Amino acid sequence: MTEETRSGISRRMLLGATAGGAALAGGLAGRLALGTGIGAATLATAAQAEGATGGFEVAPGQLDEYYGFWSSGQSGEMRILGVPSMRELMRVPVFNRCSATGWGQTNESLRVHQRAMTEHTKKFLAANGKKIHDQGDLHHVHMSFTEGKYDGRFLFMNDKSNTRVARVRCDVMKCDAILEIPNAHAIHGLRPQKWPRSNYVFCNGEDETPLANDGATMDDVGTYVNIFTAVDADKWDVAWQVIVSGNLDNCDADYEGKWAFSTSYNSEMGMNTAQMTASDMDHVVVFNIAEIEKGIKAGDYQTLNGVKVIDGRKGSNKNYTRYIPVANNPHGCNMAPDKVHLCIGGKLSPTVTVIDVTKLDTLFASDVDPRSVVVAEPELGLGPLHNAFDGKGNVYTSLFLDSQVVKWNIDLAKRLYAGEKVDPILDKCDVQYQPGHLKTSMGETLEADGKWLVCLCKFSKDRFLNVGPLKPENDQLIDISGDKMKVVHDGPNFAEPHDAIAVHASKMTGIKSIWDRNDPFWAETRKQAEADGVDLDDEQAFVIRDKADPTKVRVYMSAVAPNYAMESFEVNEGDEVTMVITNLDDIDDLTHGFTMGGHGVAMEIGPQATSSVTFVAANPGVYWYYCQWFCHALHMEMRGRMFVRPKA
Ligand code: RUQ
Ligand code: CUA
Ligand code: CA
Repeated sequence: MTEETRSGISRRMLLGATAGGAALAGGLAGRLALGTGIGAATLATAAQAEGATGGFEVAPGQLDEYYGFWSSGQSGEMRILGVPSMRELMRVPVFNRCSATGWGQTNESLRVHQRAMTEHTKKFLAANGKKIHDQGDLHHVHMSFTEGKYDGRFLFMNDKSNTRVARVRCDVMKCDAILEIPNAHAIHGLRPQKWPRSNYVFCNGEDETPLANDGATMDDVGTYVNIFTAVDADKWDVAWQVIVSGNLDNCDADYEGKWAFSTSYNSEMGMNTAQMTASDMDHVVVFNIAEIEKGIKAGDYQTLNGVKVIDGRKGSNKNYTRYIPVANNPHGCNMAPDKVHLCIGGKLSPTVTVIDVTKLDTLFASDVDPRSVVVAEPELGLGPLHNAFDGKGNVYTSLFLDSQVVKWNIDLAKRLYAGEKVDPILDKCDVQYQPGHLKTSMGETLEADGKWLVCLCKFSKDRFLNVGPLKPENDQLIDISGDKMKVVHDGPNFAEPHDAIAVHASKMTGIKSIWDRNDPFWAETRKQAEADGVDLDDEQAFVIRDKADPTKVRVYMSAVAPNYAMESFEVNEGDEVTMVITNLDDIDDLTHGFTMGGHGVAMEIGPQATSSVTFVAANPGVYWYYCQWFCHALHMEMRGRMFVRPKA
């Protein structure tokens, strides 16, 4: 990446040129340029890094080899880290409210939120005086696939707390679609289809409720169900749903586009811990995608809240689903890049159950014992949760209770299961502490490269300076390129990354530095501007009063560093004011902001972007607005006044 931009002007050149006159400004510009002068940075390959620093560090000015896309758990955002440096590069707000970017407040982000809300949620929000749920619990981030490989188009993620899924566009790294899923409750496991491409995103409903959740009963648990959802990844709408027996925890899909799999820890349909752990066995549900599509086509469904729902419970049509018994309360569900082996973390059982997915056709075609698809079940240690792969036939399993990662070999585990006296365990590595998910570089794709493992630990205890009762998590980087695993880095992280993926930088060639003026993100805003006779691509300084409702005012203002096109404007007390700001700078890394003092209003406006925000000017007086994104030596001076005239 170089400093040059589309227009051939760098931010450093701009700072030097436009600040030219003032000595003060020149000095500031010099210092400012420090942060952007990395024009000669090169991609740090593992080998380069090794030569320079002994294995894992990425030197200043060097770029990481992988993009790490991290969930943030209860923080509700997606994060981008560099791997192997573990430097945090960006936070992408999704379900949360972001003070910096205005996400959850700008009209563009509200439209993303409001596009697919259920009537239920609309009623709730109205009753609580809110526009959106600005809180989320984001566990799983996964990239879209084409033929088993990351294709750099989208990232998909779940919100367990409000039963939503979201999509982030990789070209601009902004959330462009949120979908609340009807009928289901608490979307937990989420995975895109891997083959032929991610036409579907599969979503697990974790919490059980009555199918028609209308308040008729709490105690009649027999009416409770759980729902598996296939989301159309292009339209970002529900394609179909399946009612299942038991609940759903984590899920994955195969590499042939035939199956989806979900673990269930509550086959008992228990309502408390004792009941949920009562059985010896729970199960993995296998969804037969083609048969379900056939069933939908044939009309074998009921319509619930506008969605086609198929019955895939035990004892119903056996073409749609099969239930494979596994030890009680399984958790992780990970498809190996060898296209054959599905690995299920035992959690309460010290085992990982390995299912051979090539045997599933026989299982669906006949009434063989569903356990006949199990080809290995090695005992690995206490609390096996999730599995990661190196593409060489080995699995890395997190052991929550042992605070270890165990490396084991699928082939050896199969031979052991077949009766041979072999030990499938190749290595164990202490981590600090209580690991949950763990991720290998490219490990969830056909291009698993076996270089790095990131282990996301739930506790950090003594690993960092004490910062109070709430401690950071500890994401540990492990070198897996040799026979033995080696922890090489501790990465403190805030509440509470569940999951992550590491995507090679070569997959991310579509990332833009400057927005397209015609981006669909503000298409609605553009339509309104056109109706108002405003050209958003030209300099704008307009205050337009709505003809139909004269209490509504739209203020169109362009921004070119270091000025807004208007140094002041006037509205009336009680007006509903919509600020539409367009950044006409065409320069890499030249983001402006807009903050209206005293109004709780602030937003980001990227180069060539349009952003808008609406508020009511409730109090007469003078209010300064300012650019809160450091953009220029005269950035402090980039401000102006709104005058709110008192009611006559
Ligand atoms: S699963 S508790 Cu990713 Cu281990 Cu959410
Ligand atoms: Cu524009 Cu700071
Ligand atoms: Ca159970």
